[in-house]
Amino acid sequence: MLHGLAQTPKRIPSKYFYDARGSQLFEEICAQPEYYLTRTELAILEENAAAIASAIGPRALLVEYGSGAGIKTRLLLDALDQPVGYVPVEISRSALDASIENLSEEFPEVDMLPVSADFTRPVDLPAPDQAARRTVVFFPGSTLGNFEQREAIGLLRTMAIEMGRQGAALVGIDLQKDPAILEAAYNDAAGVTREFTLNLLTRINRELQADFQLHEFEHGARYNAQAGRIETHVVSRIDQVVAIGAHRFAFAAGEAMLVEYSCKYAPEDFAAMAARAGLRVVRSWSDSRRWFAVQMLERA
Ligand code: AVI
Repeated sequence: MLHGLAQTPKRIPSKYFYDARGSQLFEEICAQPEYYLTRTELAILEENAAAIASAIGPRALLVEYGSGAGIKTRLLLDALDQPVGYVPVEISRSALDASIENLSEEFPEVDMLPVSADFTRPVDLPAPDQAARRTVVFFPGSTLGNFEQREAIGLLRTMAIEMGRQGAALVGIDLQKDPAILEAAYNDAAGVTREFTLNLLTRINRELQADFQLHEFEHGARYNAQAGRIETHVVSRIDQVVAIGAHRFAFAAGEAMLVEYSCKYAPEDFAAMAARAGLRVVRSWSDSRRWFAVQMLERA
């Protein structure tokens, strides 16, 4: 955090959004009328569940990056032909436990093998009781878009290693579209995204003994068409100095601190990125408006 705040312009990695309150606010964002991503991806998965399951084939080991307590994981496990195991990879122990609690009741025949780890680094995957025919990495939600291109390619490479020669990955990506639609999704009328962004400051105040005055900062999310991403900033309303422990950081009026990228892809750019990670797009499922896509990747 100190390193990011010492940079010009200041920046904080978006992964710090997700304390308990941040995770709760993110769930609320997903239900906002402007935030089409979750609904659209879910509809794609629902509509194409049988096709996805048949492309994956029987006896898969499903590995999910991030905790998947949700409906998307259920949908996939339900559609798959005799999945042998489910491995959520997630840093937060509590989120991990919550994610498999209900699933183990619903899918008693699927080995639940939670791994508490940072999915951006390679992890040793646990072996299910029954041998898997292939490993499938599931990375929904366009979370890949929260990484810068270089990191995203690194993450795709990690996936390629983890899934092995016969494996596959299912990656949800948000597609480029009218900037007005994109900007509305990150500036919802109810102000939930604003609260989500500013909760980062509350978290820093609490965990790092800082004194951000929340009313002196604003949320700002704009689409950078050239870079193809929503850039979210915390903007200082006034000239001010913020203390974090023994450190002091000056903010000028109007100064914007970068807190998140949400990349929006053109399908061909995503395919080129995957290729740089040694992967190729073998199938792609989208909605009728072409707003979101679920891409299936295999080793090139
Ligand atoms: C988790 N991630 C894909 C979300 C996104 O759309 O970039 C996080 C988010 N930030 C603001 N709204 C939602």
